[in-house]
Amino acid sequence: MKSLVVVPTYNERENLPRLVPEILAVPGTEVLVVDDQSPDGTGAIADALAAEHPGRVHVMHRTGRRGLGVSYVDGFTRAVQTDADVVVQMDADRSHDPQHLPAMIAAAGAGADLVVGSRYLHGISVVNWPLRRIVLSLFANWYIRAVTGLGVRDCTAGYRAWRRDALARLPLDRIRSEGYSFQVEMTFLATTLGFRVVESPIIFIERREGASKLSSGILIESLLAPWRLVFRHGRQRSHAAEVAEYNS
Ligand SMILES: Nc1nc2c(ncn2[C@@H]2O[C@H](COP(=O)(O)OP(=O)(O)O)[C@@H](O)[C@H]2O)c(=O)[nH]1
Ligand SMILES: [Mg+2]
Repeated sequence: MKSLVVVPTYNERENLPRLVPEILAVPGTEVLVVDDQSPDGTGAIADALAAEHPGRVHVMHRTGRRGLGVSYVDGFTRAVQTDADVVVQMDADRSHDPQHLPAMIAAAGAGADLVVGSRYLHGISVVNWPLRRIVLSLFANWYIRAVTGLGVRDCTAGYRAWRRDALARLPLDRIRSEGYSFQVEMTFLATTLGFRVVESPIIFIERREGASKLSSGILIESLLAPWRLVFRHGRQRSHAAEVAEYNS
């Protein structure tokens, strides 16, 4: 099994050099860093990591409009052209622990099209978030499920594993949403295509270094995006199994 881990970066100079070796410690992994010309020099750090780990670390230096959604679209467009079996998406800020990778990759290998690394499968597994951020995230997920009918408990999760063949079937060039809505739109499109979506429990750890790029514009977009999806594709009636339940 080969996995390509796509890591979007914007000002992650403290985090990336720590994260990459932890990912590479998982057998069969390669990393694709998608950097948006970070002013703090993350792009050059990524190039140094690529030189240190030839063939296992790749770097895309984006130009043009900056954003998490467009970075994932570019990274995935390249990822689906590789021979990786599984494409993983992971934040660079060390919120997403690579120790969860083997279970997520195994679930994709066992036939799930999309494996969502879920914070809300067994209670709330989030470390170092203030109460207001937990409440906001839980409300957002309740709202998205209510509007769209999706059964995934963590629709906004950014830690995911895709079977490459499945990811290649998504209309990546037509996705316009950013931030959390990008994750919601991808989950929604996967469901409309009848993909097998499962959730695998993770423990999310808030970043210690660097700053979050979460903005109020992105939050407002996330309130409208579910309606846009429902108007275009209709409400879904989906259920996402937990990995353990699905494997048994
Ligand atoms: N390429 C790229 N990466 C971004 C951008 N904005 C955020 N990221 C990365 O996306 C991941 C999640 O961003 P973060 O700010 O931690 O969002 P939060 O976890 O929702 O607070 C991190 O790896 C960021 O470096 C962007 O505009 N372009
Ligand atoms: Mg973060």
